[in-house]
Amino acid sequence: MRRQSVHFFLFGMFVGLSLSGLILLSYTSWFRNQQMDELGGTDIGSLTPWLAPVVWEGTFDSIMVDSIFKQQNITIATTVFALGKYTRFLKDFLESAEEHYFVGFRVHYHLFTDQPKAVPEVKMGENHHLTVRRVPSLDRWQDISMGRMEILEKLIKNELANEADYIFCLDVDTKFYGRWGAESLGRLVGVIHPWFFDYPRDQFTYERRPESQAFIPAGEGDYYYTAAAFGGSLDDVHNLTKTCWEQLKIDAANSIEAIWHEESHLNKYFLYNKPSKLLSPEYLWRDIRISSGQVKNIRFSHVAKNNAEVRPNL
Ligand code: UD2
Repeated sequence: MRRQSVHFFLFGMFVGLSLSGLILLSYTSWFRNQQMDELGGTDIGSLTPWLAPVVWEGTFDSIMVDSIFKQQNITIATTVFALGKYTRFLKDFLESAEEHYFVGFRVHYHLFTDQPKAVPEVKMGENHHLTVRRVPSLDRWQDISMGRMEILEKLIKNELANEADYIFCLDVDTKFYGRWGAESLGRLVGVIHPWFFDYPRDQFTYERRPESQAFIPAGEGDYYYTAAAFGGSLDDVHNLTKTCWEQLKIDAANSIEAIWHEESHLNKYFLYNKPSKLLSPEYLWRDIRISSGQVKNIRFSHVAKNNAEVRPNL
């Protein structure tokens, strides 16, 4: 009799625990779906496994964030390159930036071009300034894209130390559609690539040849980051650009070019130097599938372009 009641008690416990487990599981999954809904319907979430925030609409209070950074009286250096036919993207880039990018903060754009005369007149907002810097033309678009790492490394080391606190490095074939503000600031900031945010890791287009300095072995990697936008404190971005440029030079000496050029090296860098903040694909979407509905609040987007027509080579 006594034994029977013990069995009965244990059975009761088992049913009770299973039921609470089930309730907890369905609550967690409901909560996750709810969160995914609020965060634009993707499953990246709002925190990395190393506890860095992933910035989405709904994860921050813009008024509070602005007031915190305003007290620090900061300047944000912003670099953009427009060589050859890419000067055609400058008008939209600059005009839309002046509408949405760090409005109310001190911004200094450093625009690198081989044709200063082709830079359009765009009225700068209060405390926003633009400096045009001439660079030599190059015959290969890949060299223009990769060469940015060398120019950025020198710019930060030689000129920015006393004039800026943060830096963002942006592609020019882009346009702003919504607020990009102080919520994006951090020590080292990476942006999740809009084509791969919902892909499994084994489909990321990391460099897979061990001969390249950008090599990432199968089974490793956290996210696939874009090179169209990255930033952070001057020291951190200096280290990033310096490292990527050194790795690019070693590859060149070994006659190998990583699959996605400096973007492959940037992904390698972020694997071993984890960004302290990630920006969701809201901070770099793609005009080409702008209305796919996957990301609701598009702030900055890669414009559609005819590569064969705008690039100096194929
Ligand atoms: C991807 C990356 C880009 C870079 C490139 C390397 C995205 C959205 N962008 O873009 O950051 O890593 O792959 O393969 O993932 N440029 C000129 N003149 C030229 C060619 C390039 O000024 O003739 C500059 C310009 O600032 C441009 C940038 O280099 O935004 C990158 O070139 P791209 O936009 O043609 O590269 P893309 O679209 O393949």
